[in-house]
Amino acid sequence: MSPPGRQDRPVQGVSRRDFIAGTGSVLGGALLAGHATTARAATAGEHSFPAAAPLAPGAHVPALVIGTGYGGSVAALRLARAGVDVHMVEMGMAWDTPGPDGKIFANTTRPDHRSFWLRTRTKQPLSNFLGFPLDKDVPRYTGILDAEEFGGITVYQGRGVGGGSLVNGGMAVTPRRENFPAVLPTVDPAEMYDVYYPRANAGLEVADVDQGWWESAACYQYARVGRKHAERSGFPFVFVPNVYDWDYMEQEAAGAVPASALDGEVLFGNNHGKKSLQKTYLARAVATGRVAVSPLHRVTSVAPAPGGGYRVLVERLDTTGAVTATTAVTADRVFFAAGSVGTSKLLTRLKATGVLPALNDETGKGWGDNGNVMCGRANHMWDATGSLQSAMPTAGIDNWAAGGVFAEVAPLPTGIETYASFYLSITRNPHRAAFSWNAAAGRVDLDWQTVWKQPSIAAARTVFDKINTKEGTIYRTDLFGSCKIWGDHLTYHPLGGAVLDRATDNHGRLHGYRGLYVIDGALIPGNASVNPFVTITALAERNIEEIIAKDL
Ligand code: FAE
Repeated sequence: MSPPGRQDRPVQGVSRRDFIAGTGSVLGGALLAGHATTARAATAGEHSFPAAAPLAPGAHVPALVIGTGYGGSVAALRLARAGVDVHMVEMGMAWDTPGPDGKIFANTTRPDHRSFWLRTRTKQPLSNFLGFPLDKDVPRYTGILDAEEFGGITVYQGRGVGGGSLVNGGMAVTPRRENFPAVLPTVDPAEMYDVYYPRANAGLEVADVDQGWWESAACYQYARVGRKHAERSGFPFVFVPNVYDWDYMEQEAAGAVPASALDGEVLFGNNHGKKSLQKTYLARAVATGRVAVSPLHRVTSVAPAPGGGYRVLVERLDTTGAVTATTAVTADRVFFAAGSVGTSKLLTRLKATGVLPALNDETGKGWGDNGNVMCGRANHMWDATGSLQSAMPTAGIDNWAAGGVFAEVAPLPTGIETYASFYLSITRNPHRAAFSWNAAAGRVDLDWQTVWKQPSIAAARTVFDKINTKEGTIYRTDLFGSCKIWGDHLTYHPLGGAVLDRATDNHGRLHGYRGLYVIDGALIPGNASVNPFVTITALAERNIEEIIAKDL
């Protein structure tokens, strides 16, 4: 079985000289306005993203991008290369400065103040181990992972320059072409598979693991056990590409460089080998000299401006989350790239409160969880999964065609032998939720119901019940509580809320307002059939090309 979305070795990233040129331009502006923090390369020498740029009150920007995740980064790069000056506004931190331990990012197994967005207690996706709760108190801080709680679901999202690319597992999966019509029904598959998926994969520097190395690497024993169990039950096993620097990982395994993926670094950031957007799209965008980035700035309003364009209100935050200033700027065009939840919440509130009343009734609708559900299996003693586990997944069980399940063979990088196989399943789940404005509470609600995970659990069971029967094994019941099998309270993959060709036209232009665009995961109607960031990136590449050609 050929894997979905396999790619060749990566394309070359931005050159150091290009990068320094871009950094200088942004920094120059920052220093003039007296707001700059010092640009610095991290101790790792790899997170050399430039310092914050100011957003001066009353400033006028040709293109303002809300958010610095996948959609926002693609928009910024392509607009800048088309000659448009871009200002990116990001509510999270820059993540360019080492903490007290000399590292920028906290370790997955040792969460601290850097780990969570404005919480005083951690909210770990795997809440328990051997039945014992893992959560602990932490100082409230603008940390990297947001566990945003709605009524029926906790939505995990990255916060900072790079958005979800900072915290995700790097699994870079192109959906099988036969599944694409259900993912984005109004998009021509030919243009996506001939042009935009290849462009996105190249831009993200997606690459395959060397399978020869993988076969004997201790850190992928868990994945080989996952393959054995899948294949013995007749399920298709696939290798999955990633954005991790495989050469770096091989050196980690050899002990030649600081351990990163092999030290479990993923959920709260990765200090070395992962090519987050800061190293790919964003680095290239900044290298144009036309892109400025303001971290710890949160957009709260986008309203038509009297003289044309849009008046954008931006709050400046400190690291406790307190608002230290509010700035109004104007923009000719605004790109909503705040992620599925961020964009949907903004648009829902702005429509309901009469700021953007002409947005249509599809605003806030069509939101899905990509069918995410997690589970663990308890293996026999002879199927050890290894005390050393790479935090970057490389493998999946692709039973989408037969059962609507694509299961990531996920790591459990605890540093000890757990005899556990762990999976994040993406399933075909028909339920879609809607965001609504709760005027009394002054917040946006989401009407997802916990029971809506049942189709996902049923789908996942078709795979893991069979594997358990074949192997004579059982589910782990100690990872999500005590005596609880399914991680059904969360999603890592929020999608939809401003769906393509419904809330927007077929290229992300919001109905009702010229110059307002959605360009992130909010466009995808709830399910991508695989992990979503390659599809978000490819769709953004498609849409921005059309917007640049026709609107600018
Ligand atoms: P996103 O990357 O979320 O960026 C939105 C940005 O906007 C964020 O930086 C926000 O802080 C910022 N923002 C929000 N509101 C505002 C505002 N009002 N003002 C200013 N800034 C704002 O959006 N996907 C995969 O394909 N493979 C994986 O292996 C994978 N693993 C994951 C693991 C975890 C733990 C998580 C949480 C996600 C994972 N994902 C994975 C999902 C993936 O990261 C996600 O789909 C994308 O990051 C979404 O991209 P967007 O551009 O839509």
